[in-house]
Amino acid sequence: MEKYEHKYGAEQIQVLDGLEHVRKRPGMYIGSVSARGLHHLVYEIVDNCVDEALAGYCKNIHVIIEPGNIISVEDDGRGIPVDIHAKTKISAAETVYTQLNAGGKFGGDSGYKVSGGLHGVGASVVNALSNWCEVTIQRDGGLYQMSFEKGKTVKPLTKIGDSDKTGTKVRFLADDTIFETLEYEYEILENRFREMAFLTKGLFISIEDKREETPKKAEFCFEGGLNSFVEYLNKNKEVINKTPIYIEKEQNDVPVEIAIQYTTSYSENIYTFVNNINTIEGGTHLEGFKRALTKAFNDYARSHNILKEKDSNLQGEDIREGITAVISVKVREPQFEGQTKMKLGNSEVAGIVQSLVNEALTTFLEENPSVAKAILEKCVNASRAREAARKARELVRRKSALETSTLPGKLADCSSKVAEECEVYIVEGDSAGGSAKQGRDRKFQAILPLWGKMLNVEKARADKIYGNDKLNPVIVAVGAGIGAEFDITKIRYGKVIIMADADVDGAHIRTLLLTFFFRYMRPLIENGNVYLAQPPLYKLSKKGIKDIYCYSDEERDEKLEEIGREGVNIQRYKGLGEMDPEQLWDTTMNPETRILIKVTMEDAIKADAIFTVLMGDEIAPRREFIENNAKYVKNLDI
Ligand code: 28F
Repeated sequence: MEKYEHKYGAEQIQVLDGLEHVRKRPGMYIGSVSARGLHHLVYEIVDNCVDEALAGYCKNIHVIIEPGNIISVEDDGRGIPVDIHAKTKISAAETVYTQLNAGGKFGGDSGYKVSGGLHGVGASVVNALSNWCEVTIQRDGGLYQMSFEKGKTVKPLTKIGDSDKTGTKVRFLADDTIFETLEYEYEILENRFREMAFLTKGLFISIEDKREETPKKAEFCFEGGLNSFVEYLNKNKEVINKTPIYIEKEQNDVPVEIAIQYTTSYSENIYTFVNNINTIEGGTHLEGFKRALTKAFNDYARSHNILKEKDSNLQGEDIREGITAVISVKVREPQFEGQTKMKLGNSEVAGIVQSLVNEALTTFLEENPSVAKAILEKCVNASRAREAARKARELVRRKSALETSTLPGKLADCSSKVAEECEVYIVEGDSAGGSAKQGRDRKFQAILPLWGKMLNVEKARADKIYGNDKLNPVIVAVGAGIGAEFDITKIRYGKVIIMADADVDGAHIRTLLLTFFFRYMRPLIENGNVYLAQPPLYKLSKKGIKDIYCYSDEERDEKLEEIGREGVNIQRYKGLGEMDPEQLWDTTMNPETRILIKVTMEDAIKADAIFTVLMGDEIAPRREFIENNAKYVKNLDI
């Protein structure tokens, strides 16, 4: 007993148990050990810097991806306290990096209001999941350092010099025995830190990638906060109110920051954040915002005789057509709900946002009559278009009700009617459609071939979408309506799989369909029903062995290494049409062997942004986008 007692006090045992548990169940702390979980490690550390910025001390954050995928994060805050705890004989800093849920994020009100990140699991998780982690602190005139391996202290905090600055610097290498990959994606981090800078007004964040000879670097600092955010989101759109409608207020200990800018487009883009976490599924803050928006605009329309007595109220979707808004709230004890835990559940927040927005909006409209008029004109037009769409829909339904088969002629349906076991392939072009129909398993696989370029969803309104012969088959095949009427329980297939070529046309069709689903069937994406089929890029044939299909250039090279390049014929697939039915089945449709990519909300949002550039009115950004991406496009035919 003596030896044991001497080595491990109660705290140390708790520390070891904690770290062991994190390493055994990493998914419980950072969501997954995929690339997404790897990137969360960086967010966790940067969130500590942002907390220090929110506390009013840190002004600059520098993130570097060093060669070997080592991450370095440095802030110029106060520096984690270095005093030694009387009882545990361990420094506050070492406690923050070894105790689960230690640090300013939890419990005592150490001036840390709210924490961001994946629900703020803290730095100790990052430490536990790293091969090694080194922390350098400048504080109280000294330069201190401590280091860990797999979460265990190997070098307790020691003073290694003097310093007249303050701040904290952390370097770590994620544990390759835990993560599927250690490869960081620069763009993913760049996008997240741009977002963090928008959400934290005036904070400077830089991200640098030093893994290649030509390093990449980006610096973000937005004095305009969310105003800069909506202007960035609308940079390729024509705006109605140049100056965003801006709200920055705190009520019942809940800070609320909102920016609204209307555009002449028809899409609705509202981004919501809680403690800097992107609540993709919305929640009570979004509900409160929508209610206030509808009430404020209808009240204004009635009191200024834009809506006559007999007119019915403008609907929420009419008022939100063309809106770009960002809502950011800070909640001390956030409740996250929904499938991906990205929906805010705190009911009190709805009322807070609703009252703040209603008051600010009413004032704004009164003080800016010309903008109010322009926005309301658009809302009234949207309401008329919706009315027309309803009539068009009724017409289409009545017409189709008269026809025998309400399903589109082009659809080769499957025999099973149990939606969750069925899947529909939306295939680009009739030739691929033909071999897909022959190659498929008709019990549970339906094929819907699409004609070439589809409708430009960006410009059209609901009434054109319904009537349009290109998208109507998709709407009817999925069978759950569109827009506000969309009812996920009515979908006819558990999987909607987009199968298009790997070329420009294929990319265009994918972007169009993703944008369409994102705008008119969003629950289909939220619910994880949308997939991308992954046809092979190459077929390697060599005498004496079975054909080998490769789905990437890397896989091709790997396989060539394995079988030797001698006497190998390499066929590069340009399009699905080049495969005969059984090849298409084997490589792309057979559930045993195919590769399907599940579309996430982030993919859809990205497609939506690309789509706005590609199909919006502004010519310059489209040209810029194509020039920037031309190098990726083998056969640009625009
Ligand atoms: C590169 C990563 O982690 N920065 C941090 C601070 C500052 C304080 C702090 C952090 C209070 C006692 C729990 C300093 N002075 N960058 C970072 N900067 N944590 S993390 O305090 C931690 C809590 O232990 C800090 C006064 N109060 C707080």
